[in-house]
Amino acid sequence: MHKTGHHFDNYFTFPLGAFNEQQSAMPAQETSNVTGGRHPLNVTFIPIPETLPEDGQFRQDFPSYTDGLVEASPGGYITTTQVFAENAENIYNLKPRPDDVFVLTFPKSGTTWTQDLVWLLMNNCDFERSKIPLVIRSPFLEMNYYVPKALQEKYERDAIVSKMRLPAFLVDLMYRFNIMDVVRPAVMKIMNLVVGEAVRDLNQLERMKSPRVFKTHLPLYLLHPELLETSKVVYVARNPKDVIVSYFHFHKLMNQHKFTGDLESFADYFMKDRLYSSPYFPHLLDAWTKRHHPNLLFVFYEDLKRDLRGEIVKIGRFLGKYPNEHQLNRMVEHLRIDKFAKNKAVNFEHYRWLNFMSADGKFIRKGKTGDWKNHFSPELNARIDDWMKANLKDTDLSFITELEQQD
Ligand code: PPS
Repeated sequence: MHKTGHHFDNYFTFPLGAFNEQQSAMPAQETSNVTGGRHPLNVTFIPIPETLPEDGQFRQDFPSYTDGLVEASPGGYITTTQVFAENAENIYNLKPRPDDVFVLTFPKSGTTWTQDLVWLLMNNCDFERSKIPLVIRSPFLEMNYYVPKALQEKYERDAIVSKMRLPAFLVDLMYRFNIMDVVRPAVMKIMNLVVGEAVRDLNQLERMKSPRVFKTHLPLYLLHPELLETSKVVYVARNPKDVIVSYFHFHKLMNQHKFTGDLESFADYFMKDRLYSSPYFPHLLDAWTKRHHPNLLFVFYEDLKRDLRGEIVKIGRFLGKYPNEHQLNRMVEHLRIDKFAKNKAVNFEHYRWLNFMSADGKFIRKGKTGDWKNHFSPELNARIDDWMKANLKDTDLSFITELEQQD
């Protein structure tokens, strides 16, 4: 385990009030207080049978998925828990504002990178405030609603035992006699002081000050039906080969996913749409068909790698933000992979403290285009090529999977 004490100390000093009007902790199931004009979400979430048996292959490969996976019908969106299903309609009804920006991606497509870029543009390149953890400056919309309840409890218990130095038997007794339910709001308050309300429910998101910059992995059809008419969406896509490799490492790194298999079998899960946030292609293609909408900007990770400066200018223009030369130079320097990976406001190292992340590996790993070449066998590569071809045959979307020049 890495020593993260010094990171943790820093989290106490951030001015959280700048981002939230109110600092109260809410239980995960709290409903949104959207009133009137509510939109029904005609989507059902159905447990996927093969993900349920405890002794089945799936649960061996994903031991953390104690509730299996659920699949949205229609649309096929896959999520890890019923907690999301219970809250999907409230999330769908989160009222977008004209000055909101949504950084929308399939996971591992350059979300964090673009999120910080967009936040800087929206906040007059305030590099001083950008030292505040990104999760506080820019919330992950569905974060509160996708960790299975049992796992949430496990994290909570482990953190209390190891970080608050309470004896394990005492904490277990607190759970046994439901005392945790009583003390949880206080515990959450303390945890939030540490991580700075990284996990916010819909009420808290609704109370956030403008302009809000959201991160979300939800496909467009699960977001507010007036989103595109109201807010700006920066959609970031990355070629699926690098996404598979990055997602594989991420599933090994994060205790909430804890994938135990090899890359080959992970790629199969990916191509069969049996991973959290799958399916990949419909997610991208839905946004691709809307790429000419004035409020949606479709960006490629590979273009950010090729020409970061040019892409910052392009995204800025889309958002009505025009950084000067000096600001642009600083942004490019700030967002380049080497510096970005060391930036503790964005590199998620504090997740280790919360036992979210295993001791090995890093959230910001390599940040290159073409790393798949170091991972795929020729056979696996050929299968992925076939899968890509089949999914791209009726579209003009295409990907760059290698770059001659990159940072
Ligand atoms: S997540 O969990 O979905 O939000 O992850 P996401 O941020 O979308 O993707 C993580 C990958 O993006 C890479 N990354 C970067 N690449 C280039 N430059 C910068 N500044 C940068 N920041 C993050 C990160 O390294 C992950 O990709 P891999 O291939 O795993 O390195």
